Amino acid sequence: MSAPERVFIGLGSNLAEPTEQLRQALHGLRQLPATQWAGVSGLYLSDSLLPGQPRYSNAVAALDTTLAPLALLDALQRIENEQGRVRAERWGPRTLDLDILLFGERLLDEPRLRVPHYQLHLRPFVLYPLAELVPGDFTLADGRALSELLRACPFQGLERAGELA
Ligand code: A4P
Ligand code: MG
Repeated sequence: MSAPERVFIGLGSNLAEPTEQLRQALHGLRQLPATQWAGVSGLYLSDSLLPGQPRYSNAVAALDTTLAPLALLDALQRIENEQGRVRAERWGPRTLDLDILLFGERLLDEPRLRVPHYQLHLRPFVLYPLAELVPGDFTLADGRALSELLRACPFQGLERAGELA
């Protein structure tokens, strides 16, 4: 059997009791096959990147998995669908969005999956929760230092609102 890889999942919701959506999603992540729970960040609240949408709840979870990347993506999309996600418009409001932020040391550029997540460096609601789960000198698989990404992406507008688990 192959060695487990550490993956980081970004969770976001801005509909139908967003924080409860995240809690339910964490329950789903804990049930994934071939996967061990490795922790979750605190809960973060912030305005939507698009104006006129409800505020978001966000968090990042860490898992150790022997699933292949596309098998993990399929499983995450099943959890999104179970929680009533309707893909009406890109970046539209959503009950649950699960993004694969990092997958071990892999660099993936496939039609269905780009890892590291292509907008990770622009999103304080991803970078700050991720920083809770890794050492201070953490470097992404593509060589970028997380400390540098944090420096370039202010905490501004983000509220840490306690623990999810
Ligand atoms: N896909 C490619 N790479 C990945 C990856 N690393 N992880 C593909 C997950 N999926 C990946 O995703 C569309 C397709 O991307 C998937 O079918 C998959 O094959 P989607 O979730 O259906 O579409 P989306 O979420 O509407 O688009 P996108 O670009 O993922 O939007 P984001 O990045 O999720 O942004 N403001 C705050 N404060 N907090 C938020 O969480 N989120 C968004 C949505 C906007 N504003 C926000 C937040
Ligand atoms: Mg998404």
